[in-house]
Amino acid sequence: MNADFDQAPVLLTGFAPFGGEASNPSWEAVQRLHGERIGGRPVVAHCLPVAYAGCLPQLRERLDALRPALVLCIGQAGGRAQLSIERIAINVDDARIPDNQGRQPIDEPVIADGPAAYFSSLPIKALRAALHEAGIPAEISQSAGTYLCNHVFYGLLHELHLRGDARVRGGFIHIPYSPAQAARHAGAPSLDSEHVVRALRVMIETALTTRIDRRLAGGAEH
Ligand code: PCA
Repeated sequence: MNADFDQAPVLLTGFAPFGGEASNPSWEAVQRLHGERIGGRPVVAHCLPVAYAGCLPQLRERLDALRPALVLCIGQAGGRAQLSIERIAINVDDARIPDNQGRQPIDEPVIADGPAAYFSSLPIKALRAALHEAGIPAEISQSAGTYLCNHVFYGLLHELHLRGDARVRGGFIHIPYSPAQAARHAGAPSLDSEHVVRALRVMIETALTTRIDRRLAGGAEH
Protein backbone atom coordinates (compact mmCIF):
# COMPACT_ATOMS: atom_id res chain seq x y z
CA MET A 1 0.00 0.00 0.00
CA ASN A 2 2.82 2.43 0.85
CA ALA A 3 4.71 1.53 -2.30
CA ASP A 4 1.52 2.15 -4.26
CA PHE A 5 1.10 5.54 -2.64
CA ASP A 6 4.71 6.48 -3.39
CA GLN A 7 4.04 5.83 -7.08
CA ALA A 8 0.60 7.46 -7.08
CA PRO A 9 0.08 10.21 -9.67
CA VAL A 10 -1.12 13.77 -9.41
CA LEU A 11 -4.53 14.34 -11.02
CA LEU A 12 -5.15 17.77 -12.52
CA THR A 13 -8.55 18.68 -13.91
CA GLY A 14 -9.61 21.62 -16.07
CA PHE A 15 -12.98 22.46 -17.58
CA ALA A 16 -14.38 22.70 -21.08
CA PRO A 17 -15.38 26.17 -22.37
CA PHE A 18 -18.72 27.54 -21.16
CA GLY A 19 -20.79 30.72 -21.09
CA GLY A 20 -20.14 31.56 -24.74
CA GLU A 21 -16.32 31.42 -24.47
CA ALA A 22 -14.29 29.66 -27.17
CA SER A 23 -11.77 28.23 -24.73
CA ASN A 24 -11.28 27.64 -21.02
CA PRO A 25 -7.88 28.73 -19.67
CA SER A 26 -8.08 26.02 -16.98
CA TRP A 27 -7.92 23.19 -19.52
CA GLU A 28 -5.41 25.11 -21.68
CA ALA A 29 -2.97 25.22 -18.75
CA VAL A 30 -3.69 21.81 -17.25
CA GLN A 31 -3.24 19.89 -20.50
CA ARG A 32 0.28 21.28 -20.88
CA LEU A 33 1.38 19.39 -17.77
CA HIS A 34 -0.07 16.02 -18.83
CA GLY A 35 2.71 13.41 -18.84
CA GLU A 36 5.24 15.52 -16.88
CA ARG A 37 6.74 14.32 -13.60
CA ILE A 38 6.49 16.82 -10.76
CA GLY A 39 7.76 16.06 -7.25
CA GLY A 40 8.61 12.55 -8.48
CA ARG A 41 5.03 11.80 -9.51
CA PRO A 42 3.46 11.52 -12.95
CA VAL A 43 0.87 14.15 -13.77
CA VAL A 44 -2.39 13.14 -15.43
CA ALA A 45 -4.66 15.85 -16.85
CA HIS A 46 -8.38 15.45 -17.48
CA CYS A 47 -10.93 17.84 -19.00
CA LEU A 48 -14.28 17.86 -17.18
CA PRO A 49 -17.51 18.84 -18.94
CA VAL A 50 -19.37 21.92 -17.72
CA ALA A 51 -22.38 19.68 -17.09
CA TYR A 52 -23.98 18.67 -13.82
CA ALA A 53 -24.82 15.26 -15.30
CA GLY A 54 -21.31 14.31 -16.33
CA CYS A 55 -18.63 15.98 -14.25
CA LEU A 56 -18.74 14.04 -10.97
CA PRO A 57 -19.10 10.60 -12.60
CA GLN A 58 -16.01 11.42 -14.68
CA LEU A 59 -14.10 12.62 -11.63
CA ARG A 60 -15.03 9.44 -9.69
CA GLU A 61 -13.88 7.29 -12.61
CA ARG A 62 -10.50 9.10 -12.66
CA LEU A 63 -10.12 8.70 -8.88
CA ASP A 64 -10.89 4.97 -9.12
CA ALA A 65 -8.60 4.37 -12.09
CA LEU A 66 -5.63 6.46 -10.95
CA ARG A 67 -5.78 6.43 -7.14
CA PRO A 68 -3.95 9.78 -7.12
CA ALA A 69 -1.93 11.14 -4.19
CA LEU A 70 -3.00 14.71 -4.93
CA VAL A 71 -5.90 16.22 -6.87
CA LEU A 72 -5.98 19.83 -8.04
CA CYS A 73 -9.13 20.93 -9.83
CA ILE A 74 -8.83 24.15 -11.79
CA GLY A 75 -11.55 26.41 -13.19
CA GLN A 76 -11.96 29.80 -14.81
CA ALA A 77 -13.26 32.71 -12.75
CA GLY A 78 -13.61 35.54 -15.26
CA GLY A 79 -13.22 38.91 -13.54
CA ARG A 80 -10.91 37.74 -10.75
CA ALA A 81 -7.52 39.44 -10.83
CA GLN A 82 -5.38 36.74 -9.21
CA LEU A 83 -5.12 33.02 -8.82
CA SER A 84 -7.70 32.13 -6.14
CA ILE A 85 -6.92 29.24 -3.83
CA GLU A 86 -10.35 28.14 -2.63
CA ARG A 87 -10.77 27.47 1.09
CA ILE A 88 -14.25 25.94 1.27
CA ALA A 89 -16.75 23.98 -0.83
CA ILE A 90 -20.45 24.26 0.05
CA ASN A 91 -23.27 21.78 -0.52
CA VAL A 92 -25.20 24.07 -2.85
CA ASP A 93 -25.90 24.09 -6.58
CA ASP A 94 -27.38 27.46 -7.54
CA ALA A 95 -26.55 28.03 -11.20
CA ARG A 96 -26.51 31.60 -12.51
CA ILE A 97 -26.57 30.30 -16.11
CA PRO A 98 -27.54 26.90 -17.55
CA ASP A 99 -24.72 24.35 -17.93
CA ASN A 100 -23.57 23.20 -21.38
CA GLN A 101 -26.48 20.71 -21.49
CA GLY A 102 -29.13 23.25 -20.48
CA ARG A 103 -29.46 22.23 -16.81
CA GLN A 104 -29.83 25.00 -14.25
CA PRO A 105 -30.29 23.68 -10.70
CA ILE A 106 -31.48 26.25 -8.16
CA ASP A 107 -30.76 25.75 -4.46
CA GLU A 108 -30.20 22.00 -4.71
CA PRO A 109 -27.61 20.09 -2.70
CA VAL A 110 -24.52 18.78 -4.52
CA ILE A 111 -24.86 15.58 -2.47
CA ALA A 112 -28.23 14.89 -0.80
CA ASP A 113 -27.67 14.54 2.97
CA GLY A 114 -24.01 15.59 2.66
CA PRO A 115 -22.52 17.96 5.24
CA ALA A 116 -22.99 21.71 4.68
CA ALA A 117 -19.37 22.19 3.62
CA TYR A 118 -15.89 20.73 3.35
CA PHE A 119 -12.59 22.55 3.77
CA SER A 120 -9.90 22.19 1.12
CA SER A 121 -7.33 19.65 2.29
CA LEU A 122 -4.54 21.56 0.52
CA PRO A 123 -2.11 23.65 2.60
CA ILE A 124 -3.70 26.83 1.25
CA LYS A 125 -1.53 29.39 3.06
CA ALA A 126 1.68 27.57 2.14
CA LEU A 127 0.53 27.50 -1.49
CA ARG A 128 -0.15 31.23 -1.50
CA ALA A 129 3.25 31.95 0.10
CA ALA A 130 5.05 29.75 -2.44
CA LEU A 131 3.22 31.47 -5.32
CA HIS A 132 4.15 34.91 -4.01
CA GLU A 133 7.79 33.82 -3.69
CA ALA A 134 7.60 32.71 -7.32
CA GLY A 135 6.25 36.14 -8.31
CA ILE A 136 2.72 34.98 -9.11
CA PRO A 137 -0.28 36.94 -7.78
CA ALA A 138 -2.48 34.71 -5.61
CA GLU A 139 -5.10 35.04 -2.90
CA ILE A 140 -7.14 32.85 -0.59
CA SER A 141 -10.79 32.82 -1.66
CA GLN A 142 -13.61 32.16 0.77
CA SER A 143 -16.12 31.15 -1.92
CA ALA A 144 -15.85 29.08 -5.08
CA GLY A 145 -19.32 30.30 -6.08
CA THR A 146 -22.33 28.03 -6.53
CA TYR A 147 -21.81 26.80 -10.10
CA LEU A 148 -19.92 23.84 -11.56
CA CYS A 149 -16.58 24.68 -9.90
CA ASN A 150 -18.04 24.56 -6.41
CA HIS A 151 -19.99 21.42 -7.47
CA VAL A 152 -16.77 19.63 -8.50
CA PHE A 153 -14.84 20.96 -5.48
CA TYR A 154 -17.54 19.68 -3.09
CA GLY A 155 -17.86 16.39 -4.97
CA LEU A 156 -14.09 15.87 -4.87
CA LEU A 157 -13.82 16.48 -1.12
CA HIS A 158 -16.85 14.27 -0.47
CA GLU A 159 -15.26 11.42 -2.47
CA LEU A 160 -11.90 11.80 -0.71
CA HIS A 161 -13.73 11.80 2.63
CA LEU A 162 -15.60 8.59 1.71
CA ARG A 163 -12.36 6.93 0.55
CA GLY A 164 -10.87 7.75 3.95
CA ASP A 165 -7.14 7.95 3.10
CA ALA A 166 -6.00 11.17 4.80
CA ARG A 167 -2.73 11.14 2.83
CA VAL A 168 -4.66 11.97 -0.34
CA ARG A 169 -5.32 15.68 -0.59
CA GLY A 170 -7.40 17.76 -2.90
CA GLY A 171 -8.64 21.25 -3.56
CA PHE A 172 -9.74 23.82 -6.07
CA ILE A 173 -8.02 26.80 -7.68
CA HIS A 174 -9.78 29.44 -9.76
CA ILE A 175 -7.80 31.30 -12.41
CA PRO A 176 -8.50 34.63 -14.20
CA TYR A 177 -9.43 34.98 -17.89
CA SER A 178 -6.65 34.39 -20.41
CA PRO A 179 -5.42 37.57 -22.16
CA ALA A 180 -7.34 36.54 -25.33
CA GLN A 181 -10.58 36.28 -23.33
CA ALA A 182 -9.94 39.54 -21.47
CA ALA A 183 -9.49 41.31 -24.80
CA ARG A 184 -13.21 40.66 -25.35
CA HIS A 185 -14.27 41.75 -21.83
CA ALA A 186 -13.34 45.43 -21.55
CA GLY A 187 -11.33 46.14 -18.41
CA ALA A 188 -11.21 42.53 -17.18
CA PRO A 189 -7.94 41.32 -15.64
CA SER A 190 -6.10 38.34 -17.10
CA LEU A 191 -3.24 35.92 -16.46
CA ASP A 192 -1.37 34.21 -19.29
CA SER A 193 -1.03 30.47 -19.46
CA GLU A 194 2.78 30.54 -18.91
CA HIS A 195 2.13 31.94 -15.44
CA VAL A 196 -0.71 29.51 -14.76
CA VAL A 197 1.45 26.51 -15.76
CA ARG A 198 4.30 27.76 -13.56
CA ALA A 199 1.83 28.29 -10.72
CA LEU A 200 0.54 24.73 -11.08
CA ARG A 201 4.09 23.33 -10.82
CA VAL A 202 4.76 25.42 -7.71
CA MET A 203 1.48 24.37 -6.08
CA ILE A 204 1.98 20.67 -6.83
CA GLU A 205 5.52 20.68 -5.41
CA THR A 206 4.43 22.63 -2.33
CA ALA A 207 1.35 20.48 -1.67
CA LEU A 208 3.41 17.30 -1.94
CA THR A 209 6.02 18.52 0.55
CA THR A 210 3.94 20.48 3.09
CA ARG A 211 2.11 18.29 5.61
CA ILE A 212 1.13 21.04 8.05
CA ASP A 213 -0.08 24.33 6.64
CA ARG A 214 1.66 27.59 7.56
CA ARG A 215 -0.01 29.98 9.99
CA LEU A 216 -0.10 33.18 7.96
CA ALA A 217 -2.75 35.88 7.96
CA GLY A 218 -5.01 35.55 4.94
CA GLY A 219 -8.56 36.20 5.98
CA ALA A 220 -11.00 38.67 4.50
CA GLU A 221 -13.62 41.04 5.84
CA HIS A 222 -16.05 40.32 3.01
N1 PCA B 1 -15.64 27.89 -14.17
C1 PCA B 1 -17.01 27.70 -13.74
C2 PCA B 1 -17.38 26.31 -14.16
C3 PCA B 1 -16.35 25.88 -15.14
C4 PCA B 1 -15.28 26.88 -15.02
O1 PCA B 1 -14.16 26.83 -15.57
C5 PCA B 1 -17.20 28.00 -12.25
O2 PCA B 1 -16.46 28.83 -11.70
O3 PCA B 1 -18.10 27.44 -11.62
